[in-house]
Amino acid sequence: TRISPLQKARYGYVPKLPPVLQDEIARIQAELGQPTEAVADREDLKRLFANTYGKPIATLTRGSNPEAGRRRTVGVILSGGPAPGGHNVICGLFDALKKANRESTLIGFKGGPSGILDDEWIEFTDSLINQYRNTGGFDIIGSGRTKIETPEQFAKALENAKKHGLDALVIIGGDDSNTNAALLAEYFVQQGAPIQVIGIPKTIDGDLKNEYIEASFGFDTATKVYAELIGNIARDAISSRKYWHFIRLMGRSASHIALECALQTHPNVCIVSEEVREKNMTLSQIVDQIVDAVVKRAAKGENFGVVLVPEGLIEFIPEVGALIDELNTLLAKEAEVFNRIDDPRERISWVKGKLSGNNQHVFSSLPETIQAQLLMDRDPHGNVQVSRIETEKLLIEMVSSRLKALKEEGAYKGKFSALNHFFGYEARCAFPSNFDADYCYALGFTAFVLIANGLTGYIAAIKNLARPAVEWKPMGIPLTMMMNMEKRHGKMKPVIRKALVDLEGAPFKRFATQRDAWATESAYVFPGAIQYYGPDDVCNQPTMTLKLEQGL
Ligand code: FBP
Repeated sequence: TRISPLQKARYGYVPKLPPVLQDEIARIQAELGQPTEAVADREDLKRLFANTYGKPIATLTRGSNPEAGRRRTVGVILSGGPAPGGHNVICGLFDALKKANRESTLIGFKGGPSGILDDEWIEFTDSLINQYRNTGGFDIIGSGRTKIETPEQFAKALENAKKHGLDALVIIGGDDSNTNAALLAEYFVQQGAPIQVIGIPKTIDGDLKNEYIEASFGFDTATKVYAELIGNIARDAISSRKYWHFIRLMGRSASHIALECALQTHPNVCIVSEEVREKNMTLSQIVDQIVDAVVKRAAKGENFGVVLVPEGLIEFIPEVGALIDELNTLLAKEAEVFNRIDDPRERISWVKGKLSGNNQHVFSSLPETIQAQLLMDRDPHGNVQVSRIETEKLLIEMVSSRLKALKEEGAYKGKFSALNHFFGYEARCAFPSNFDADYCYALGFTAFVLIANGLTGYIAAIKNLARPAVEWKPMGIPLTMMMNMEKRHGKMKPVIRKALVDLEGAPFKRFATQRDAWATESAYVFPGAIQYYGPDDVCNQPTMTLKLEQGL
């Protein structure tokens, strides 16, 4: 009785697999191409990944793999924020492993990467797996943000992997977790341990993508959920005609989520952080852009609207970005002194005293709440926790005071009543859309086939995602290929390059040609809730981002 009718129905959903994966595992072969190079900083990366740098791309094709049926023990870790479809990755991995050999075992490390360090684990059984097919969430084993970083942690991971006799480890995570996967793969080879490591591209943020990874899983479902909610709010706005809704959307640095939601719903304003950086816009110019829409709509008697704000915006405003950079270095360097100050106001004034010229000026110009939010703990990867900075409130405050001034000048006669929203956690554990259910199952399956072909230091990928699953092509992409060196915690580290919104790409261009009309008209589109059953154009559509990127 604890299971909803939809969950029961979804247990019966059979994810679509690309044709090559439907064959016997022993008949699927990894065809290897030419050696590859990293996107940048090749010499540094060659040195850091002496054993695993530059591997060839692997394409799964029909062939023969005599090693496929060997009995194996594979471990799996869910890492970072949840994304719809994670359970299906595990189901696909489990089904492929058992299909190759019923005696093989899959174990899950609990609570994220810390599970392998603390040796917290479970073994997956058919009955456990069956309870999680096509469901949202990461609760089957839990997730976490621990980073495997110190020599002791690497040694501990190896010790516990050996203890379980692991042949391979699959890490389901975002760019940072897959960077970790690459480092572990290298470490295991270096230590002479034949434990393969395969990554899976997860994150609702959509920023783990490149020429080969067309989309990270979870982005499809999450944007569909947000777009439903935005559509509902837009319809409320146009019905009650009295509120401006400022909606901040999750997505960390990149604006992929905000852009996809804009393409789906046609809000009056959608800020794209990457454009703000490119055009070197100030906070004040962003405010002008919103004010302009408010004033024009007020002139038509439309004192309502919808504004989308990507959660990472604050870091992309060049003047605030420079400030955050200095704060990151300062807080890393002087952590001890800083942490000894308890009073939030004192913290702010201590920081003010330490900042240089313009950064001090920008910091001082922000409201105290935002100042405090900028000083909150960094995550274990050194990132500012942008999802806790209330940029939408900052914008409401600034728009409102600008409008007041315009009113006094007689340049604006409307009413401005604004409400703020943050859509984030609502979507991360939704039932995966058919797309994510299929994609994730295929990714898990692919991961096992890569393992069965003896590969390590790869991320599972599927090509042709905007097309129906019969045209999908499963592959393995060398992790080092996607890496470069970046500053973290004040030090240069190898990391997978984050994909930001490409201002020359088709999704942004489509948006740019339409946004002026959306600003003044009420051209909202109402996507409604995700549909799991019904005609293809209702329940099997990929995101607009994918379709536009692939020219469909
Ligand atoms: P991942 O990169 O781990 O997938 O995180 C996605 C995300 O939802 C971001 O959009 C958001 O900024 C962050 O997680 C929030 O983190 P937390 O769950 O720790 O509050």
